[in-house]
Amino acid sequence: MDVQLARLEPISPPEGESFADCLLRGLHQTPKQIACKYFYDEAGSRLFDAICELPEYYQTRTEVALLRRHAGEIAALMGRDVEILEFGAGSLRKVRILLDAAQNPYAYTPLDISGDYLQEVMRALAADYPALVLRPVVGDFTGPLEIPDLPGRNAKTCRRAGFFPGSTIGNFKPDAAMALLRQMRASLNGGGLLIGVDLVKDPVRLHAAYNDAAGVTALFNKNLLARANRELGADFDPDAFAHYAPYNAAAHRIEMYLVSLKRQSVRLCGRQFDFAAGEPVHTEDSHKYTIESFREMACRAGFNPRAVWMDEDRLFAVHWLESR
Ligand code: AVJ
Repeated sequence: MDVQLARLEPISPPEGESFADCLLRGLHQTPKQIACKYFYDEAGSRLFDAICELPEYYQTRTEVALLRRHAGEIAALMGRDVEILEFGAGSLRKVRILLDAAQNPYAYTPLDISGDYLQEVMRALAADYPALVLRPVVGDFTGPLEIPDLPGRNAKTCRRAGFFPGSTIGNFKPDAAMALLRQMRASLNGGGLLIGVDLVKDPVRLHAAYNDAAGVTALFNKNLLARANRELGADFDPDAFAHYAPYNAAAHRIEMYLVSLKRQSVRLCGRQFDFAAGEPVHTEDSHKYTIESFREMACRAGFNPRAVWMDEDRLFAVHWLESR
């Protein structure tokens, strides 16, 4: 079998701040906060997979259905011999839909901060796509990142297409999201970007998606505390915090918090942190866009919005943006 499996390329070093740094900094701030990227340790990633299966969480199944339904059209827009660059190697399930539809795809370049995760991804893909060049890149795609052309290839012979599914863009505040799009565009060598974006909709529906009846999202949120206990020997009592996830309609975003249910103190890395009764810790924003508001942001980031697909219920959108 002629598998071309590139070595892991530490093109940009995994970024500086550790989970401990983030907690020590964020729990000293007012209001307290923890960055949402720390949800995804092994337990958290498993909880997120469970969220994606929830009846209330329409996003994943809607996006997958859109990718399946329009795979042919997407493949045509990406063109022949494409190199697919995925930002955050989250869901192999999604990129497989693209690879299966693409016309003679040349390479798959997943970018992720976890080298272990990338190894796993590569092993799983190599057997099924023997002709595909696999180029895992360990790095933080939220920072500037230059990805060299593949050996013997250039922007003409091997067009790039970015892939950023899952509405992860929603975790960034609009200014940061715009900057991130700009940065992605810079790494695409003139190629386009396929990006999944959750749509503004009925607040009741949005609220339900982040407040599921089975309580999985609450466990996912509280996993930040459980993780601090596991990894850093903190003594959080996750049951002494409430999962609170309101929809801020004026800002078009779900906001997630862990709210202290009583006055309490927690020890972490040799320090004591005090929580007042009712005090929130901000853990995530999930911004929602209309087709128009997202396209406008994409334009400001230097893209030309070229195609958009959404489901009949207008729950979720997949945009194809071309570099300008
Ligand atoms: C992975 C960021 C898209 O915002 O919907 C799911 C994460 N948080 N439930 C989202 C999440 C709570 C998710 N993203």
